[in-house]
Amino acid sequence: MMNFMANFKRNVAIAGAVLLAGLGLSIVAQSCARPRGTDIGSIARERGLTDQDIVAAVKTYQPTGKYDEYLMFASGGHSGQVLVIGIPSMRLLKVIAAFTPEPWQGYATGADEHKRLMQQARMAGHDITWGDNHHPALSETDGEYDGQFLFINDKANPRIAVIDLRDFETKQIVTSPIMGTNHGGAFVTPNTEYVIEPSQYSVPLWKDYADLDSYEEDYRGVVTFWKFDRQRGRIDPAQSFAIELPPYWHDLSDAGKGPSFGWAFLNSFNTEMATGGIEAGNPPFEAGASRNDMDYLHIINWQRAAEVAAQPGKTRTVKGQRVIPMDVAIAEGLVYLVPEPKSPHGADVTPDGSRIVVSGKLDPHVTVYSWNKIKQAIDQKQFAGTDKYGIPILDFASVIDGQLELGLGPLHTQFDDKGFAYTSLFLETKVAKWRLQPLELVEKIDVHYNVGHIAAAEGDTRSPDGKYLVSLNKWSIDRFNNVGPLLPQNFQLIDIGGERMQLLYDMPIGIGEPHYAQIIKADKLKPFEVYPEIGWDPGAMAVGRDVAVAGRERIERRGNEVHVYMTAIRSHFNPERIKVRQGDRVVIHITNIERARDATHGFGIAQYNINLSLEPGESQTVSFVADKAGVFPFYCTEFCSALHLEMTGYLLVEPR
Ligand code: CUK
Ligand code: CUA
Repeated sequence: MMNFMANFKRNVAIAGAVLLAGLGLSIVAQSCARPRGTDIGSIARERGLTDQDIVAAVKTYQPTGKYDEYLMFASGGHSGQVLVIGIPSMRLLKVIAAFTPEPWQGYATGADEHKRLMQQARMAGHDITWGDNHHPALSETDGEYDGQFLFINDKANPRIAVIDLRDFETKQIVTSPIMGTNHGGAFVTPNTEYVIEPSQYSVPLWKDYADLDSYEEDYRGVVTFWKFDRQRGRIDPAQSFAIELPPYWHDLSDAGKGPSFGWAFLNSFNTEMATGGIEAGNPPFEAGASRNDMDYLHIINWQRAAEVAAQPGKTRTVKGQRVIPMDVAIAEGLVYLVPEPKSPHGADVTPDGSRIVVSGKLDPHVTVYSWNKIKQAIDQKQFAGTDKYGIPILDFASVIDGQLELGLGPLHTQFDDKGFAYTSLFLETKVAKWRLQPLELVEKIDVHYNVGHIAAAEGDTRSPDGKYLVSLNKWSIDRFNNVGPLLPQNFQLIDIGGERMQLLYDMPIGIGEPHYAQIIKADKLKPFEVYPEIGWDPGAMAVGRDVAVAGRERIERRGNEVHVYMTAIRSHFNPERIKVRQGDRVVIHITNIERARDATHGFGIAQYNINLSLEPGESQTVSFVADKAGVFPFYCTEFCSALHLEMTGYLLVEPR
């Protein structure tokens, strides 16, 4: 005990000295008669901090005005949003609205641009006001994050959102007309040629409805390759295609790179093709879908598939989506299977593209496949057989590099710059660090609790940075103050730069259940500080055509339409009085004519369910029918200036 205290004091003193030296301060030798809590040692003692804690604090603390080295884009789970978090400080910098309305950004809370977006995002005739985001994917150039775009999937309603990282706003939502749900995407190919979206729970493909009795005949999996038009910053559905797959449930995917460029790898489970029915005495899905010891890793030649999809007669169009039927895919050599154990979840391609790491939730090993061996087997047509649908199956033993026992419930794998891999162990609630060559377990660290994904700095690129790993934990249990039975998730920052992993920081996430995240070097991002020109339409990413201009503010009546050309600047709107007749259609074109950074104005109209956010230079149009007579104040919803409260006006709707 004495020893521990002595050690503790010494280490605290060292850490304190390091901290002060780092800050450029000198330590003046002093007696111990300092006031309470002014030196690091006594503060640490008072707060019960260990020397490890102090080191962690020093590694993560960012003084005001200091920027983080990395930004993490984390899926927001069922918030339908994307979280932007600074690393190593773990400060939340932004919540990007993607699939759900978000009033602060004025996202889908009034502007016509977002009404169009939400219209595109409808499915099955429904407005969809939630999303279940799992996998964000940063755009890549030559296998490196380029900081231009971010894609995110909605598992629940099979959709992909496109976010432009010039302004961190969602520009497009594409819906998949042929999937029930998706899951394994979004992942991009190394030059963002395609955004990959595999389905998860299979549904009938060639017909609208089929009973579960005909599951094996009528239900199908699909993988969609969404063509990305980088110039336009949009997915081009007309240039996109899908491949018909067996009705297995497809899971995580990753794109090949380097030697495996042009190929994609998709996990699957429920190759048993169980259809559930616990209520009828059938095995429940959880048993029926995990009977087999092996499922199938799908190996897909997307580069060749794109050529095939462009040939006449090779595709069928279903609900507007071009699909390569399974028989064509087999005949053209687009799809192969290889067994993978057991209830697989993660599939991750190594940075050099030479290996694919797969983990099965019910197998304590990771399995490392060799791309060389896979390619050789495909080229030499060495198959162990075919599945029920005629897809060639490669021989498991002859295409793996090896297997390594890591622990219970391995899920997802990330890589660093030193040849190490990191795999989350859900059941063991640890992260395992292991060596790829030779296969060897190096170390495990406890996380709290039940880790799903992990994300490493630049982890999905050709050249990961190492340094940091974030463990995205599903349960937090006792880590934070009790806030009732619905608990936050817990992001834990881990230092992987040293010999041993060190847990640095806990960040509770009280919004949705994040799944995956990607971490990009902050200096790769070049977002606008203000919109480039006044009158900027963020939808078109150009100056808008019919926008309000300073000096030409006005109200124009065109029949029963009233067009308002309004500007916003500290601290007034112009015009301030809008008088219309009940039943008129009101179209307000509003431009924030500020050039100062952070001089954002809001525009909220009472009781009309409208709020816009207008960043400097931005122009938006909001149109609505003034169906309710009365007097409705509108005001700026951002505290922009000392006279912000005066930045207001009246919408007067005369009764008919
Ligand atoms: S999944 Cu959530 S922990 Cu959707 Cu990538 Cu594995
Ligand atoms: Cu503008 Cu407050």
